Amino acid sequence: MKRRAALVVLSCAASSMAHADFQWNFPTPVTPIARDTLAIHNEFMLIITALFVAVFAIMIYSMVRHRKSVGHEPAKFSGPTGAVQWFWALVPFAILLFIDFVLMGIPAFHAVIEMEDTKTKADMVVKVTGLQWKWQYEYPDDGIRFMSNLTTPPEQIAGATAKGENYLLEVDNPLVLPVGKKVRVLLTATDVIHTWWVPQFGVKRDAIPGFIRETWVKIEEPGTYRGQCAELCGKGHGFMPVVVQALPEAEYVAWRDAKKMELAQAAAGADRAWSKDELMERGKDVYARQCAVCHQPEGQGLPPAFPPLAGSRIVNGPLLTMDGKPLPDGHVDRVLNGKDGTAMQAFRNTLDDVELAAVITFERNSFGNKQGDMIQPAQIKALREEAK
Ligand code: HEC
Ligand SMILES: [Cu+2]
Repeated sequence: MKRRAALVVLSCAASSMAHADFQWNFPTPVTPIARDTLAIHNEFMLIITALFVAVFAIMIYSMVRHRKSVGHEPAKFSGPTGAVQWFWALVPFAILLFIDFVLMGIPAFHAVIEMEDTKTKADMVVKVTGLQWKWQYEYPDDGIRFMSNLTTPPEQIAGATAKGENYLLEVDNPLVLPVGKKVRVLLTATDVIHTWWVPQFGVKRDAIPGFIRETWVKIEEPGTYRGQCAELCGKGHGFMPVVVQALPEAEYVAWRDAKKMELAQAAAGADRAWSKDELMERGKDVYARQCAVCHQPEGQGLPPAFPPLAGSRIVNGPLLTMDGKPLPDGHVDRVLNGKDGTAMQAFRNTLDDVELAAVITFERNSFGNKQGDMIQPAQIKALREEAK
């Protein structure tokens, strides 16, 4: 019997060693907050273990020592009988008070204050927005804004092919941050509550629609750090990982400048005339990454939650009204502005002009829809500016 138990323990240990280094302990901390919380955890574990051993030792000793079979007679008294008893009641109380307020209280207090101090000496700000089911990252000082979408192939999720190394923990555009800088992270959401969580940062904070909440990170080691949305936020909850890439300062600056350039080029792209083929090709890609989770790859939807776009009255309706405005509740309006109170969010702030024009054109000419028309990025840009 004993032998079998030992075997079970051994084989568990062996198989988990094959898994991750995190199997027995917390992930290696890489920020001050994470280091602090781990240190507190370890300290508390020691204190708790010592208390546990002491209390149980006294209890077991007393039970064995004073057992009836050796003829022990219980004492007969009721109520406090004198100074000695007061002493034995108050001393443990004082010891616990000291442990709670001094040994545990001071480090815990210190850590909480540190966690909440998002502003002192912050070097930069990023804004994180949670939406069903992806993250948007913004660098307000640099005018950078992009979406971060899951890249795990659908075949892996369906179980048709083997799972990759970073299954459901991989994205197209990670949040890129410099090492050694204090980054103030502002959090919000557009639809439901999401939670931005990176275990190695020791940071897990709700992103709530209509509120700005904040936290901070100061990453000490370059590397790629992975986490997940930690709030049950709907059907795609498991499909919105958080991936942060921490780069040394110089590399970060290079990345930032390249990204700015890329976004400027994309904005310039909105001013030229696009061919329908170009829009269709681009739209197919946008659709797969932004819309297919709900409306499904073939546009068939998942009724009743998500309507089909194939044969949809809205998609097959007119593009614009006679005077060039988006038809109320029409295709352009729905994609730009979403529909309040439903999972169909407004895409006007999360997609650029080219992406919007491309995905709308794509939907009108795919899944058996044959409108034959198209909308130019420049038209979207004009509509957007009018609405401002
Ligand atoms: C999170 C899920 C979700 C995502 C992602 C999503 N939609 Fe929707 N969409 C909906 C829902 C739900 C409706 C129905 C809203 C309603 O009740 O009228 C809808 C409606 C629509 C409609 C109107 C269809 C009709 O016949 O009512 C269009 C057009 C549309 N979406 C386009 C898009 C485009 C383009 C994208 C990607 C850029 C997209 N949607 C992404 C959930 C989603
Ligand atoms: Cu979420």
